[in-house]
Amino acid sequence: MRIPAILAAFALVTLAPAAPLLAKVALTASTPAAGAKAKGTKTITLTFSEKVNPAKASAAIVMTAMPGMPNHGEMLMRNFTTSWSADGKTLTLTLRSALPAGTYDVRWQAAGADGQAMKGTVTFTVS
Ligand SMILES: [Cu+2]
Repeated sequence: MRIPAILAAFALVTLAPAAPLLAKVALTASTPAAGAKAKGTKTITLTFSEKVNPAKASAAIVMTAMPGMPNHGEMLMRNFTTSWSADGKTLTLTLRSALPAGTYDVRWQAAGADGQAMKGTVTFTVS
């Protein structure tokens, strides 16, 4: 009976909700959404769970696959500008021309009020 008691105590500790002040910034939404099959994408948005420090945030658009190119490497897309929403939670990437057909990773980094840098990737396909 000793081990189950220890496991139960451990479970209680790990299930305790994180204190709100220690919450790490997270991506809550994006357009296109992760896994989406998009068309004519000219704008990408990333929405975070809290106001992000723009000086510590970045996003890269990487083309990882293209129809008819089996050995496509990673191709960094550079033809976009960035802007932040008034509430500081949404980053908009505006492309000068629509993304060509292919598969894309949007790789982001951001830090919120706790200063801890978080990162993630949104993958979608453009036809
Ligand atoms: Cu390409």
